[in-house]
Amino acid sequence: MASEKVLKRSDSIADNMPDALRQSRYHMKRCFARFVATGKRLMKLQQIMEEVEQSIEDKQERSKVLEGLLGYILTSTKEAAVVPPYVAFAVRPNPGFWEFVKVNAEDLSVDSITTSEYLKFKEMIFDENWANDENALEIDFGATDISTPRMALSSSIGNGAGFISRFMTSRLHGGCDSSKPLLDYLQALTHHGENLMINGTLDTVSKLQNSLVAAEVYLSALPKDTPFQNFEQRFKEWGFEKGWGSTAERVRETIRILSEALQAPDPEKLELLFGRLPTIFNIVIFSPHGYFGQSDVLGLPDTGGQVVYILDQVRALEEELLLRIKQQGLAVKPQILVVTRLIPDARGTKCNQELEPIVDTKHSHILRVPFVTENGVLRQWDATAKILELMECKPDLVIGNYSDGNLVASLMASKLGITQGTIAHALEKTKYEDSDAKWKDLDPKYHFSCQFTSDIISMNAADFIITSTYQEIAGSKDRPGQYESHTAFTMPGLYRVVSGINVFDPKFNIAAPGADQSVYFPYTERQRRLTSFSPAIEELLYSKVDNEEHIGYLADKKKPIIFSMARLDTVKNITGLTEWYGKNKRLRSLVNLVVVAGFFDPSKSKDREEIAEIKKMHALIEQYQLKGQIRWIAAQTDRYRNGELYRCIADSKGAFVQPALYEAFGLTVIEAMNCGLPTFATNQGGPAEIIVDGISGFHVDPNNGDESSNRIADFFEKCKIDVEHWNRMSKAGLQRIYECYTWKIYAKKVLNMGTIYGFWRQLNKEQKLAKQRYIHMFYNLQFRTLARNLPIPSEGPQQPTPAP
Ligand code: UDP
Ligand code: LCN
Repeated sequence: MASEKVLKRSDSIADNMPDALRQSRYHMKRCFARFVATGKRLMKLQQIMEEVEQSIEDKQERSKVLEGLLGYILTSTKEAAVVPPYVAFAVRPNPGFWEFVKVNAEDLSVDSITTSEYLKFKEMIFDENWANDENALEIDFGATDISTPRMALSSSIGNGAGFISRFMTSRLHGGCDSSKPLLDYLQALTHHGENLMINGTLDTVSKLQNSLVAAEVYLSALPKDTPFQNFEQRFKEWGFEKGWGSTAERVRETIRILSEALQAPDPEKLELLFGRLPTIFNIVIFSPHGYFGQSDVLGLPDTGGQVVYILDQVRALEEELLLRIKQQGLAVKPQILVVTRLIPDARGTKCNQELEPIVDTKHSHILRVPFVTENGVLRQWDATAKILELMECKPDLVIGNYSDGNLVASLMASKLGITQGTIAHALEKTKYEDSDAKWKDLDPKYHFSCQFTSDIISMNAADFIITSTYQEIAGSKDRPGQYESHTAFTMPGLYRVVSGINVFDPKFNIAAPGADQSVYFPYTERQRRLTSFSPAIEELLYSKVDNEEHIGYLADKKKPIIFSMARLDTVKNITGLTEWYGKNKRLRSLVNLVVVAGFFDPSKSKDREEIAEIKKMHALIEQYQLKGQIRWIAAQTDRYRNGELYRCIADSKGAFVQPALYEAFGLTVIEAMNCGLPTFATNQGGPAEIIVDGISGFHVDPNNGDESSNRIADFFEKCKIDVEHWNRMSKAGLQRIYECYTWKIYAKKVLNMGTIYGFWRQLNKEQKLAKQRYIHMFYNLQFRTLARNLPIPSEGPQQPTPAP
């Protein structure tokens, strides 16, 4: 097998490739001659393999060549830029690791080339003048990253906070002087001008240590549940303020953790300490994208999981903040503000309301700031003043969402000097092949020049990046990650990025979202079931009429249902699922198909992609004569009813299918699994990580419909023979959720990140500042010009701007 010939880390491809080529010189000469025969072009792996197949016709000979190192190099190649007589390879032997080499097709000589040289090869294909322009703008964020530590292993990617804790441990080691930054950090902790934890009298580490010893002795004599107030005065005499804990026991624990961290820091102690410090009370979350509202918004343009994610995130963060504040013994009111755009023409939603309390929270609000005023489109938008007015103080943490929100978050965080996290949900760059090199063609529709520029600015500005899965950062063995695709890329005519982001940067963290468990709970919890929805759901699934809400019907009510729910975007592939079902007689005989997606009248849509999908759905129902076996339900907006819908599908002993061509994370997968519904989900993107194939659900390959529909049919056949099989999968899905995908786990992780990276940005101040200066220049010279030139959209059918 080719994959067994893995190079050692120390081996470079440039060093090993000449030998490998020599060993198969005859075949390789032919092969490279084919590569260059048609002139300049960009080849992807599949094309490379096709050419190899054509050049080495004999199957045995071919596998012999491919079994060796050469096969390994070729299969690890992500793309090759052909500029005769050279073929420049971008090889990715492992997630995050790239090497560039050029091979001369005439004499098969191999040279290692730099990232910049590789990108120039690529540019030769798209814009030769630019490639040869010595003054072409090159962006190198790595150049300002001199002292930032880097992780070394692909497997460490995504655990940035853990790595930073270890790194900080070594910085804090070595006595009082080394621990001073921690003391400074504690001294700076305040709330509304009031000191927390320690006051100015403890101005040296040894003074702090002495006070800690005295306090611990004192506390050991007190009953565990003594409230902090009872010894607050005494504590002040030692230089301590509020925030240590609510009871003597909790305070003593915190004191011990800090003492140990000062004496001999270790990463676990440090993380424990940071989880307890009163550092975060006020959070601003930016989410200008789409229609941000609490009801009736899902399915509106650009409005999907991001809104669900943020509302659930706010609830989870507030709950965790309230718990922590209580444990800290404080009486502080936390505030979370979701800042979005105010949409005057709100289509019956509340998106035209300025301030709206968030349901199921005590202190959180949505703040909507207008983009359009009576005087036209607001070109400059500064929400900072409004936020400061509402919060009556600076926020402690700013979190951005998606390209637009992240950019605003970066600007505000830099202006106010506060810790910033970013979330992408989905980065657009990987959604379209060669979206960077072909940016000029795509720009009129998608404005990628602007979007990629803002993405790269906020990735670099952020103190930490929250991702939902590993693959979002660094992909898989075969597929580069969404962030990884920003490591090096080029937009000929605009700029060339030789170092955009480094996936080994410890700012990357995985904190996967969950699903609201008060809405999405197992179908087996009978007493909690929302039976008031039963008649409506019965009608929704089984009535025989076509109306505004549903078309098609299910003739055989006894069959299990395979179910899917998504926006009717091409990438969601609901039409693909319908076709798999239509084609597979065995599957059709075993189950019915129900999909919730978009709506039925193409003339009502403004989105070209959606219009095409609606038409395709109708055509497929016709072509495969699906009436009687399919129910197509229009987009649903009531999440409580949706929760019950998933459970009713589980009652039918059915399954959820998420067939997307690519899915960044996939909240519906989590929702279905929370309801105990066995789930089949795409192997392209996040769901491949959520589900352990064959254990907690199944993967399906959206590019191989027959295989996928047969997998689903096999499952239902097996369930017929072994009734327990369905129950086992249902339970295993739930177990996976409880272990890895809950909002509680998420909230703890994110708040800890806020504190850890807050301290880290202080330790790393000079480095941070240098980078900020570079970003500032890039923003002013590049981004603002691009943004200024954006056309203002007019009415009429819109190009899709896929919801993240
Ligand atoms: N959703 C919904 N009604 C619909 C389609 C989707 O309520 O008609 C919800 C779904 O339950 C989920 C979210 O919208 O909470 C979609 O999130 P996902 O991550 O699956 O995809 P996205 O739309 O964000 O790409
Ligand atoms: C955007 C997407 O495309 C989905 O894959 C995610 O689940 C959703 O946002 C929430 O992060």
